[in-house]
Amino acid sequence: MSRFFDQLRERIDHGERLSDEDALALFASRDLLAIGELAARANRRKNGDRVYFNVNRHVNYTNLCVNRCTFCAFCRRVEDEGCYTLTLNDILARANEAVAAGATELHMVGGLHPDLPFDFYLEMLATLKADAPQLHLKAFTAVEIDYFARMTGQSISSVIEELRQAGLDSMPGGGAEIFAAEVRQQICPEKISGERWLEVVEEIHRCGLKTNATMLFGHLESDADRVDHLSRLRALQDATGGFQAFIPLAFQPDNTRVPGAVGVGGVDALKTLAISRLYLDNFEHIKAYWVMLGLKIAQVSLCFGVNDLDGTVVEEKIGHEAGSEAPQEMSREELCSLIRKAGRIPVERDTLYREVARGGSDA
Ligand code: V47
Repeated sequence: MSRFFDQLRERIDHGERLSDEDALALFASRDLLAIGELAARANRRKNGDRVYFNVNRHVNYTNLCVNRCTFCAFCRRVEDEGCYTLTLNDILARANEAVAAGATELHMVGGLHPDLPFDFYLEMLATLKADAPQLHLKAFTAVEIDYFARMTGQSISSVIEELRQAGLDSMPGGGAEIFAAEVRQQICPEKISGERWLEVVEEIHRCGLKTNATMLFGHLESDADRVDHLSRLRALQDATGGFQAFIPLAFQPDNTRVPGAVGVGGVDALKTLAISRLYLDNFEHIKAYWVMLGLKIAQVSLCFGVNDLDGTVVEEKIGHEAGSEAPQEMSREELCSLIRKAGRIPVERDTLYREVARGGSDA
């Protein structure tokens, strides 16, 4: 192993943080296995052999969106074929199916609908909470929260307070894309800026809600843009401690309008996950979202610093409309088997990473 990796390993063992230059050097390195070994070591220290997953269900309540992000194959305008908005009854039916399947979490995000009022979202949460109190409601992103605040003229904190009272429990990490302004301008010109995403998430954390964080990679961004993204997330996590997991999302290019994008190869995906594990020393969990990575890369990533495989998902539109070849759904048993065959211990968690005990279960 080269001197660079020996020195880095020693520095990490002494609790030193990776600098931006270290992360850039790792992205430039072709020694994938050396990077993976360091990341696996860092993860083992935090999580041992345990790999988390949950039993959840995704619900995308609408694909109507006022924004036109070039990376997105999911969103539609009212005049477009295939646009939809679920009714409260549709959403409740999905929640009831989730309960019957033993889910602990509903993951709900959608487009920025041109005219659904804020009350629709409050009613959706309140109805779900009353009907299925056992489900943790993980919904919306900083992008939607900013939209609701502008729509109602309220502050971020009062929007959060109302959503919370209606039943919101935590939030996923979407909408972060890539913070670097020049690339962001090309892939999502109408979306809130990277700075605003970070500001809104800081406020959400200060209100006491946990969120995740994502990074969309493999489109137009450079290695330096990725490191910049990680650096801003690490700084915010130092300030609030409100992030649970980091999820690098591998870009799916079909039906999108990003010029020249061909998708993410396995080496790049594994390298990005491993470097994320090493750089984000203040994040407990690095999640491989199998929908965007494919099952095989997601499994191999467990040897590259990853300790969470997300959930059963059940109905996925955002990645599949953009060409994901992963299945729509994974059963609890399939996730356990994937983890076990990687030589690791499957642990079912709830959204807040508490272990879920199931009588007679195999995990
Ligand atoms: O914000 C959109 C991304 C995100 C594409 O927090 C795409 O637990 C790849 O955030 N190719 C939504 N990605 C999904 C998301 C998520 C998923 C799973 C778990 C969690 C969590 C969060 O999907 C969007 C955007 O960044 N996305 N289009 C695409 N073509």
